[in-house]
Amino acid sequence: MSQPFAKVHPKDAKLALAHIYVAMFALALGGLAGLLQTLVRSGRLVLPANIGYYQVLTVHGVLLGLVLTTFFIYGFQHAAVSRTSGTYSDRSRLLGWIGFWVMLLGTAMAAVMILLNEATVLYTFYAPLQAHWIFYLGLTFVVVGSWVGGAAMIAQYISWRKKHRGQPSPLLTFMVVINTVLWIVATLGVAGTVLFQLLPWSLGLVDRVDVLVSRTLFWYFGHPLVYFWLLPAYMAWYVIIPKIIGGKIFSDSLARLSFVLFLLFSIPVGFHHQLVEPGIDPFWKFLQVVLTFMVVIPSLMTAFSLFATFEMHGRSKGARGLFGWFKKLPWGDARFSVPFIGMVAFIPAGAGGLINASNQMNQVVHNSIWVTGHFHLTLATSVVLTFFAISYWLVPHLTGRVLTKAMNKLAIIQAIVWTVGMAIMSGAMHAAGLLGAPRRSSYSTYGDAPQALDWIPYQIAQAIGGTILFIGIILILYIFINLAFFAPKGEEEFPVGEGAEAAEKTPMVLENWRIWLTVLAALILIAYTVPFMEMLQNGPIGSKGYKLW
Ligand code: HAS
Repeated sequence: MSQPFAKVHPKDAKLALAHIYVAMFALALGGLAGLLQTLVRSGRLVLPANIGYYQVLTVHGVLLGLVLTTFFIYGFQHAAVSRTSGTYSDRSRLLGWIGFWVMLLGTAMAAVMILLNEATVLYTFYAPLQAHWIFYLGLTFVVVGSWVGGAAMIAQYISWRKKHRGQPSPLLTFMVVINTVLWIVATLGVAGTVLFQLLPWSLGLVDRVDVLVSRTLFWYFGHPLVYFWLLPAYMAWYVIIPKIIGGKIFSDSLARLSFVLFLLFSIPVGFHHQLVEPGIDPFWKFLQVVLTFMVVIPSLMTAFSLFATFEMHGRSKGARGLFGWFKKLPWGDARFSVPFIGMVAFIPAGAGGLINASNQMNQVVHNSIWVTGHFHLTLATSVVLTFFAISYWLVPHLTGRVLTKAMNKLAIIQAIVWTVGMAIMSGAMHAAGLLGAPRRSSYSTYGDAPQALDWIPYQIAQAIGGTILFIGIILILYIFINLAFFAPKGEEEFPVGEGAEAAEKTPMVLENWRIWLTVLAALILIAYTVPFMEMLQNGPIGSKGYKLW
């Protein structure tokens, strides 16, 4: 794999950094809201000025689940494309900036409405919860802005391919393009429900919405959303980590194939979030459960590939036996050890996902706080720890500074604090969920239930874990501010791994978009057309004067 562009151009660095600053601001506010809501939930705190549990929960979910992730991912992806496919053209950079400002405007509109308690609708904003129309318009801006920013990355990829006909594109750029296409196709669903249902409804133009249709459109988007979060972490695991440990990427082709499989199978699976909902024929739920198990395969391929990379590297350093490679890894380097913790966490996290997806077991865990535990392990541990680790080299690379030994040490301490806090909090959530504790309910709403007494120790554990996590947030913000503004000037590497010499040549079919986009469209049509038509025919749309189209 050729690496002609060792450094991100300062103008592209500015674009990437702008996104990362917003992400870190969201982390600070969203983290504080997280601490508050876990204390309120456990009955330990009553907030002043009538600020309610659901309002802080909305702030927490929207800022961390939607704003932190989207802005961080876009910042990382812009930098990754510029680093591996070359400095942005003026047109691409302009698109990147337009996308950024439109997303920021939309975020500000949504945030103001949430803070005014006019959009206390949680991060999933399901009907029949209704928000102010400015909130929905803000969300539309975020989505449209992300399409414009995504167009910048795709334009760079197209231009690279035109200049290098017949060659596979740089792996990192290819991965970014897959994730961006995944995002664009997925957000069509959320744009559909917001523009055609929620916005007209909040403006009073129609007096009702079909809740099942809106939830279906949301989950058409919602599941690929989780892979949109995961894939940048996988980019780091596949491409960055091998370079940091001094090894090679096990197989460029396998990495590309797993990303193609994510694109194909992450979208037609939204029904696995709706398994207990009426109005969807069990056959279609079953079909999407099968497709959900298909999307597990690229994660298993990733696990295989990572073990192979570690083992190859270990053996090249003289390691022997089944686990000899373990000792050869650079444990003192936060750029490696922090995401490694994320990988280890992803083993139980993924197992929890398989439980959720298993039709019958879903009946036990659905709408219990187990699900909250699941996404605090997947998103808030595996993915977020990897994002933190990316920022340890990316931020100084972009600001022209270096990760000092002291900050490296603090980064490892941060990861330990995070792991302890999350193990306590997420572990307690999983356990309480199995005892039937509901998600999204505060102590004041279920405190009188006879079972609530059984949940109390777990609620306290969650509050303890949440408090430790808040210390973790203070630490990461301290490190970030240091790396952005105060660390010594210098050159920090943007590490990009190379393929192993013995690996097969990458087949060009993996970049044949005509094939993959056709298969993707076919899978979506197969999984959704009939059940969606049934919803439209059997649901309330069309009655009472409300027309969707
Ligand atoms: Fe999930 C609900 C199924 C992965 C996030 N999920 C959620 C929600 C969120 C979320 C936010 O089927 C809640 C939504 C809401 O608000 O209602 N999830 C799955 C499945 C997977 C999965 C099958 N989820 C994720 C990821 C997320 C995420 C990733 C965020 C980033 N999830 C569900 C289902 C529900 C659900 C149902 C609905 C539940 C309900 O009823 O509401 C799979 O993709 C997981 C596959 C993962 C693996 C693990 C591979 C391991 C690797 C690590 C290798 C480690 C190494 C280090 C090499 C098979 C790659 C080893 C070193 C050593 C020393 C050991």
